[in-house]
Formats: sequence, C-alpha cells, structure tokens
Amino acid sequence: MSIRHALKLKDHQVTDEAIYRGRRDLLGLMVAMPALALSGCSQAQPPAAPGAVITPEQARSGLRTSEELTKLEDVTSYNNFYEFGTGKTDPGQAPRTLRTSPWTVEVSGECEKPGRVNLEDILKAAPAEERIYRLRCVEGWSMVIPWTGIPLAAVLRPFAPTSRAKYVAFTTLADPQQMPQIRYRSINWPYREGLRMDEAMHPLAFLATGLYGKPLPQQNGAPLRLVVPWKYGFKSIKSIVQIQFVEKMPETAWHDLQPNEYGFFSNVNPQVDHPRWSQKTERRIAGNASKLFAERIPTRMFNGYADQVASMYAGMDLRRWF
Ligand SMILES: Nc1nc2c(c(=O)[nH]1)N[C@H]1C(S)=C(S)[C@@H](COP(=O)(O)O)O[C@H]1N2
Ligand SMILES: [Mo]
Repeated sequence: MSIRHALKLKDHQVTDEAIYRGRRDLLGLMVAMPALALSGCSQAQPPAAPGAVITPEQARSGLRTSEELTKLEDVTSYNNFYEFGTGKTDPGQAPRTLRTSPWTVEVSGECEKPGRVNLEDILKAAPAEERIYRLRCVEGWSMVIPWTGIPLAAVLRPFAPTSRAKYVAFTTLADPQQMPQIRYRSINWPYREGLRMDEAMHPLAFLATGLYGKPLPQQNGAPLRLVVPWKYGFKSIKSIVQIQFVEKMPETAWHDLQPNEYGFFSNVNPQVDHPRWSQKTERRIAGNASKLFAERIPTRMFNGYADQVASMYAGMDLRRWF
C-alpha cells in the first residue's frame, strides 16, 4: 500500500536515486519550469523525474533542502533500528521478517474518535508529499533523505484530540517473531517516543511511508515511521503500531534507558553537548563521501530548522529541557 500511496503524488516531484546526482546541476533550470506532473498510475514505481523541483518557497519553509543527498545505498545500509540489531549494518542485513501488510495502528487516549485503523485508511487523511530533510543522529552523523509520506498533523486531526491532550506518545511494534533482536534488552521494549502537542501539529512533523519514491525498506521503519527533522534521529520512531494522546509527558525509550543523556525534547543543539561527546559538529554522509570518514560540518541549531521551530521553545531553558 505504500507503493500506491507514493503513486498518489501528483503535484510534487519524486526524487529518484538514479538521477539525483544530476539534480543540483539542474536546479537553476528547474526552478523556472512548471512542476512536471507524474504521468499515469499504471506503473509499478513512480517514473523518474528529471531532478526534483525545489522551489525557493519550499527551501525557505524547510520542506525540502537542496543540499547533497545521501545515496540510497547508504540510507539503507547504515541504520539504527535496535529491534534488528545494534550494529549499523545489522538492520539492513536482517532477514525480511517484518510483516508490513496488513498494518494497523491503534489510536487512543485523550481524543473523541479513538480507533484501530488500517494504514491505508490513515493515509487517506492527506495527499502524499515528498520532503527532503536533514537527519541528525545524536551520535554525531547526519544524512539528507528524500521521504514520501504525509504530515503528522493531518493524520492526528481526524481522531479529534481533546483539550486535555498535551502530548502524543508513539509505540513501535515489539514482536519477537518479527523482530528477533528483541530477545536482547538493549532497549526496554517496546521502543517509545513522544512529542508535545504543538510539535506534533507542526507542519514539518512528518509520517513517512517511503524514501526515494519507493516504499520504506524494513530497516528504515516500514511501513510507517515518524520523521522530526529538528530533533535528534532517535525521536523519529520506526514501525509505529500505537499512537496515544496523553496529558502527561510520556516516558520514551532512550530517556528510560539513560535519563541524564537523552531528554524528552532532544532538539538538535550544538551548544548542549551529550555528557560523553560534543554536539558541535557532525559527520555528513552524503553523495560519495565515505560513511566513516565523511567531512565534519558544523551542527546547526534545531538542525537548521530554527526559522520554522524556534518560536515553540521561546523562553524555555534548552539546557534544562534538553
Ligand atoms: N523503533 C525504533 N525506532 C528508531 C530507532 C530504533 O532503534 N528503533 N533508532 C532511532 C535512531 S537512533 C535513528 S538515528 C533513526 C535512524 O533512522 P534511519 O535508520 O532510517 O536512518 O531511527 C530512530 N528510530
Ligand atoms: Mo540516532
């Protein structure tokens, strides 16, 4: 169903891995051209677009960066998904044991219309979009990834959260049959994450069902994962099966494990170091850069999305609320 969702893209270009390298050369040219509609829905994959069109408005609003992309091969072979192993290459090499269809998400808590919903129905909430976001892992590396999916706010709204809903809590599947590494307690399973309500409703908060115009690979959190580009990567929880509207700040997997190292907010912040390492720079895995020896670049406040998100934290001590 993720394929079909990706195919609903009409007014947006889908970035195809085969042609992305030429995209930067085309940028100046493409901005002047009208967006090319994807032709027909009969093909198995969205047709390759001649370079994604990134309008100045999209770049300004943070929806799509024109920075050099991370190769599909790197996005799918250097992962954090502890349910499939703690090594970077483990998730990509794991047997394909996750059953992603049918997939249901249970939505409950402080809302008027709770329910157990099929992924297909969840995705009817909004047309598919492509977002090109920076992903900054708390470990000090980063990627630039073209996701397909829909805004989180559009998915949450139909459940009609009440005024008591102050936070949204997300839970990953924790089935040892489908995720064999769950037998090791590297995390207090299930993996859990959360956002404050205003963060969840922010236009940059995204639910991805695909990347590079194709359905999400297992290792990237198939079939549905959160993408919160201004926060450290661990907030972007994978393979979501439960969403709860709650009144109190929910416990999250990494905070549960190491509360002094991983806070609830975990906004990317070069001025607040991790207790065991600096957060001032990051290893940018993009283009042909080698994964381990890629150039280090300065880390930006809110991962470069300050113009879009800083107002949500006005007056907050970001050292205390790390
Ligand atoms: N369920 C689950 N979600 C997860 C993780 C995980 O181990 N389990 N790892 C997180 C971390 S630390 C990062 S950096 C990103 C990595 O996403 P990617 O592998 O798609 O690049 O996923 C996040 N989401
Ligand atoms: Mo991470």
